[in-house]
Amino acid sequence: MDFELSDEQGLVRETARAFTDNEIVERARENDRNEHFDLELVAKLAAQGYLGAIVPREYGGAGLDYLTYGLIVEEIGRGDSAMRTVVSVQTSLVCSAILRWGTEEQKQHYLPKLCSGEWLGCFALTEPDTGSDAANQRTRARRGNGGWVINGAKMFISMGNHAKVALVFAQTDPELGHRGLACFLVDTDQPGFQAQEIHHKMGLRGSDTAEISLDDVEAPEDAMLGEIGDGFKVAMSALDSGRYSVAAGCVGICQGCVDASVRYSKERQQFGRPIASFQLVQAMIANMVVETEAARMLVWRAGYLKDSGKPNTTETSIAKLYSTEAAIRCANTAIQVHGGSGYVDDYPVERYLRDVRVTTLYEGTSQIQQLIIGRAVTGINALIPS
Ligand code: COS
Repeated sequence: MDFELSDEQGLVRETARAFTDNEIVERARENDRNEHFDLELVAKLAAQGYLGAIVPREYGGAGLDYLTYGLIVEEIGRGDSAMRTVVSVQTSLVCSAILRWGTEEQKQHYLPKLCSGEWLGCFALTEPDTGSDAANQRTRARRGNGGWVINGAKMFISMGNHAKVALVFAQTDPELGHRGLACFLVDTDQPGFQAQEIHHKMGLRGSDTAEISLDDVEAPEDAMLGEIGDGFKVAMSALDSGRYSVAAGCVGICQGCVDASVRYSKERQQFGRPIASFQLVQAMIANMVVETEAARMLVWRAGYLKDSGKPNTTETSIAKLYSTEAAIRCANTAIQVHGGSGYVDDYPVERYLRDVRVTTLYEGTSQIQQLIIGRAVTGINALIPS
């Protein structure tokens, strides 16, 4: 076993760390306060090569391995989960799906524009009535106009208001269940595609979230990703990458909580001493450190498996489940270390808590991860009560 990062990985991490500190951290609070989706910062992320980092160079990506991608995502997640969401959605949900399932023409058409940030993409799986039961899509695709016509509604779609291309999952034949699903690369610049901003979120306020309606939206024959019936597998394989990215971002939140708490506890004086000198404060910090390190190791293992081409769905669920729950605990504890100061946004910790809360919900709830893990180790499917 080798826990050492390569020189290149170390360099990429240092660069991402500096970029986060110099560009992201200082804007995070204002963007959160103003519910501002910072497209200027998105362009900077793209210029750094952080959109589509795992995409091979021939398609405009940085050609990095998953472990290195995870290091970047961790740093950005430490700075601002709203920007981390941009990286995760664009890279893991959209680019990785096109890379894995796309034809050569589709890859050449979409990937360079997505990696350069010229286009944003979104992943339209969730619907008003379809969350955990992802196979049960109400959105319908029927043949027409020499291609497909799509009708339905999507909910809580990150970047849905700004995406040029949407991966839309739709049912082609309800009789077939998940084997009737298809995924379409939908051009959002058409009249039937309507996106509306969702406001008043608990966190991720600097992130763009949409509800989408699809009213006779057209997708030509060559807009299908994979074949008819591959839609569910496209979604699940993209989520294998997306859950990894969420987990890595949560390691960043854990680390941010440790950094902020160490800094604050050494400055803050009570009873004539820095509060860092009190054992109960050190206990809180030590617990955060242990959770951060454990989460990071689980993410690195999932990344290693992905880079080795080995099955990793269960290990990715383990990393996602642990990292997201650990990040909630760390953010909560970090506020405790900060006392009243942690309750206002002079410090990042209250935003960490608000931002991290969604991570045990999206890309599969903690309960879905537990059921995936439970099924893998017992061989018994407890997902659907019989
Ligand atoms: N990669 C590729 N294919 C996969 C896969 C993966 N990671 N996981 C499952 N599949 C395939 C299976 O091989 C199976 O294929 P066949 O039809 O050829 O047999 C098919 O998909 C169905 O798989 P499975 O039986 O595991 O599906 P279930 O219906 O039992 O479970 C869960 C599906 C609940 C795990 C799934 O619906 C899920 O993850 N739900 C949460 C959805 C989610 O994360 N939503 C968030 C939206 S994005 S913010």
